[in-house]
Amino acid sequence: MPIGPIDSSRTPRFTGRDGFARLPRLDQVERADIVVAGIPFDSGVSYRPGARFGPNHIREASRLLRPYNPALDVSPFEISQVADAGDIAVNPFNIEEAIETVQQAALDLTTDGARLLTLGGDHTIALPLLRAAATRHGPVALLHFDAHLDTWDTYFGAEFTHGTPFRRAFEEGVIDSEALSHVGTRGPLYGKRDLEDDRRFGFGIVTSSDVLRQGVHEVTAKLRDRIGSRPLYVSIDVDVLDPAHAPGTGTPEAGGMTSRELLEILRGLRGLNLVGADVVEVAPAYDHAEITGVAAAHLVYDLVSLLALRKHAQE
Ligand SMILES: [Mn+2]
Repeated sequence: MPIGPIDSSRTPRFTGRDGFARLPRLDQVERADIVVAGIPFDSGVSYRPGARFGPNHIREASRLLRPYNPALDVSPFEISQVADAGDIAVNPFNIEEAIETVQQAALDLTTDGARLLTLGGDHTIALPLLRAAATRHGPVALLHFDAHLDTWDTYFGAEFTHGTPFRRAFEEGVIDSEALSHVGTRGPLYGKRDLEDDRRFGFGIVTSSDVLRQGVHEVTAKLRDRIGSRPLYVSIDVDVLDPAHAPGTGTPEAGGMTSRELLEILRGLRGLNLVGADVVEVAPAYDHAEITGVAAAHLVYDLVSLLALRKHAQE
């Protein structure tokens, strides 16, 4: 019988400092099926810093989540043991070392088959998380929600930044070139070359305008076709949402998706072989009224629900 979250009808939701959705800590359970972990790292950002404070901001905003998810008709914490592993302590002054630390921690947290869902942190962390996912499952299909491509080569000569993780992942062969998609892309680029490079790596692009014009259901059906039965990793940069829905982030771009559209696409992934996910780039210093934190908490909740449903279906 899984240990569930703290009962908010007995202990008010605004007391204490708890794990994501008031779930138990990993050291309070025998083993977990789904592990939520924070990565308070933002040394790879190119503009506004502050995503190192993202994990606890998302946890704080997750207090209002309730145990039953009607959109997916599942009580994820009842059918799976979900636990919060706390934060992975990474070196803020050495990006290469931080990447190694994240990769090792991701492997350690998944040795017994647990699925890992991480709270960022900036997007640099997607590279070591994809490396770990590929170690466990082979090269993974990638669904990347982001205003930006994040397939640039270098910034100021630096290879490992929050704008480059997916080019590195392609070069290292940890993602499956047959099944790579960006969703929610928009905003100005450095040049046409950015798109040519990106296409060469195998990415398909669904822009935020495509979501508007084609609608969520058509877009989701196309994404599902591309992914098929492959192991799937979902990486969500919260800046995929319009700044109206997520002001608290480092590189905002106008014209983004609504949180309703994004949640609807995620729910449409039900039944796919989801093996891991991250929600990154939440920078609370630029947030107002917890708008970004609440959006991120709900995204994580639906990802946890998908992981729980997947595990349940396999049993
Ligand atoms: Mn990004």
